[in-house]
Amino acid sequence: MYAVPATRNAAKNECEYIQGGSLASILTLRDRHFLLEYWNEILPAARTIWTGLKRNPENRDEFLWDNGDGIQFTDWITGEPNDINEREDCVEFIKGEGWNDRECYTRKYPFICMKSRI
Ligand SMILES: [Ca+2]
Repeated sequence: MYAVPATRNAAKNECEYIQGGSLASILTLRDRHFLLEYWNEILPAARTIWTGLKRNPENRDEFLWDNGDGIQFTDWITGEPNDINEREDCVEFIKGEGWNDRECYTRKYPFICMKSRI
């Protein structure tokens, strides 16, 4: 987990080029539980992190995980994703609430990288 907040792009690059992994994907309730446990242990003060989920530029109704994982589970906050001004291409995870689509460049959050599943 990276405690230093970064834009979504910088976070993605850090995970992919430096760690050889990707921003964390959350495919099941179990993944969500595991990630939250880790989050609470390592950086309990952080309220929001970036996820590896991003809007498909070719179909704004669809989201894709950076590492190519399929969508098996979602945890959207009620009313999300709302794609304000059609600019909310990235997805943040707010602890205790869930996922929200958010502009990629205006916020900096901590983030969690993961290695590819074997
Ligand atoms: Ca939103």
